[in-house]
Amino acid sequence: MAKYELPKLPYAYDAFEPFIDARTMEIHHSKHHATYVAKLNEALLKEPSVAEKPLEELLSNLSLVPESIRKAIQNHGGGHFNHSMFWKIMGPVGSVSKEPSSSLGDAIKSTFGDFGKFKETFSNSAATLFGSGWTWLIKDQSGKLKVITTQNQDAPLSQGLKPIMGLDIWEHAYYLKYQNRRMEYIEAWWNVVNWAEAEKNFGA
Ligand code: MN3
Repeated sequence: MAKYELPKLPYAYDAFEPFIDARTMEIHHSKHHATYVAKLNEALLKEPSVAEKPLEELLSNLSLVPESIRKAIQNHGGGHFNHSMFWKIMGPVGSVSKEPSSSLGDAIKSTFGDFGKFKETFSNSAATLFGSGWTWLIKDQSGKLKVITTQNQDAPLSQGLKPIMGLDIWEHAYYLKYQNRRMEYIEAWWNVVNWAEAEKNFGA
């Protein structure tokens, strides 16, 4: 039973050049993400009792996942979930708007002051995250926007938070091109954020 599959990307590996290089995209998707999918499936094989439940439900209720596979679901289920979202909230160079409009744009302005301040908060959060993890724009249970970080492949869902968009800060996401220059990767990434998709996540 191979339940989960590596999602096909809706663009070519070189779609984000020069901001994110094609080789990094290829390895990130076809190797790193593929491994999360394989290990998620491997874990679920051991516990058929939860294998039919949606991944979002498992990540939202990790304490209900049998202990024998809980860590695997947190790491590899989280990895699959986070990356599936990451690919969607980016769009090919030239196809995406510079900043969000409509309700997400308004919510960002009222929460952070203006888009520039939001960007600065998010970028600083990503730049200072120690070790491997993600920076996220999330919506909490009261509907309020916040910038948070998670370690490893922990998904915001596991804290009851709804991810709107997020940035992968693992070195595998940028090291080939940027090495230790993480801030350059972060700055470059803003050019490919697909705000239309983030808007969908905000409304959902
Ligand atoms: Mn990654």
